[in-house]
Amino acid sequence: MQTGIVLSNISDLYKVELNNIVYDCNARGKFKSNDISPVSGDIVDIDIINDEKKTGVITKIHDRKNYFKRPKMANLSQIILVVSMKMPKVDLELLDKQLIFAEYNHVKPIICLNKIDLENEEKIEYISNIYTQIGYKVIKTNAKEGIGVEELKKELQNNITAFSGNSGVGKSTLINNILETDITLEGEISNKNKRGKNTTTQVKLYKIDENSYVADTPGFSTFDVKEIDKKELAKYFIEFRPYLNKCEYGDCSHIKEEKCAVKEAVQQGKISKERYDRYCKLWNEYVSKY
Ligand SMILES: Nc1nc2c(ncn2[C@@H]2O[C@H](COP(=O)(O)OP(=O)(O)OP(=O)(O)O)[C@@H](O)[C@H]2O)c(=O)[nH]1
Ligand SMILES: [Mg+2]
Ligand SMILES: [Zn+2]
Repeated sequence: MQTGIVLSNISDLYKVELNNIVYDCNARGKFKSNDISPVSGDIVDIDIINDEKKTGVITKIHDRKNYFKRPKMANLSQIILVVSMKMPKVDLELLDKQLIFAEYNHVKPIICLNKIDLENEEKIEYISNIYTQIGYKVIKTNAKEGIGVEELKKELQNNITAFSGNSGVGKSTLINNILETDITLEGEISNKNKRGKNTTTQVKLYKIDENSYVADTPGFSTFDVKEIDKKELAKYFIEFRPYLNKCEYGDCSHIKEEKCAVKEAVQQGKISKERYDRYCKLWNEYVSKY
């Protein structure tokens, strides 16, 4: 018996890495009957069946630090939220949703503003400042030219890191740069989309060095903020937190109430008006649910 990590899974085949060797594994039937099956990022015990052919069978899944359903992944320690400055156009609503998702799941988010070659510096700084002032790490990259990639790489040490963001923002290109290989050629799990571009369809983990892995994913974009209790939403806007217990009403929604500490902080410029507006928009989306 040996212990490795699941890199990828397609139907019944699991790629499990241990000591830098990748084994093709099946999972014992018992997992299915227990309604649990291995996913990328899982630490697993395997029995090696054939050392030459590098085949094995997964016998045990270790306890997970966390688990994500869409895409299926376990043991994530951080998420790089990739935002394209242009083509596709910058989507801060999606960024804020993903920040909520990360905070909710206690996974450290790092913001990556990519395609900085396509936007002027002023605009990039403006967006960057909104998020650095809150306390988030923001890294600016041009994945095509490899600019900013070293800074990004430093953050990946001793972590299992997923890259998330809309299709086309540059996740695979960034990972190519980090690995210094072309993952598409290496058998990235992708399909050509309607426009003939490669688009990632499955999670796959890549080893960058001992204890450091990056996951290319189709993005956590299907995440539904409504899974979070409406009353809890405000606390996932982390810069609101110092004000939340200072509102007049204990159950303040920070929308219509008169004496609201969050709204006062917005007026005083302590909370970004943009972020607050996006909070209101998200909050109002709940209305349609009930
Ligand atoms: N100009 C410019 N183009 C970039 C940059 N990063 C990526 N691109 C281009 O953007 C396109 C999409 O990049 P991908 O890396 O495939 O995007 P992705 O996020 O992996 O997309 P999906 O797999 O569909 O989710 C490619 O044509 C890249 O060459 C950048 O920093 N600047
Ligand atoms: Mg991709
Ligand atoms: Zn309030």
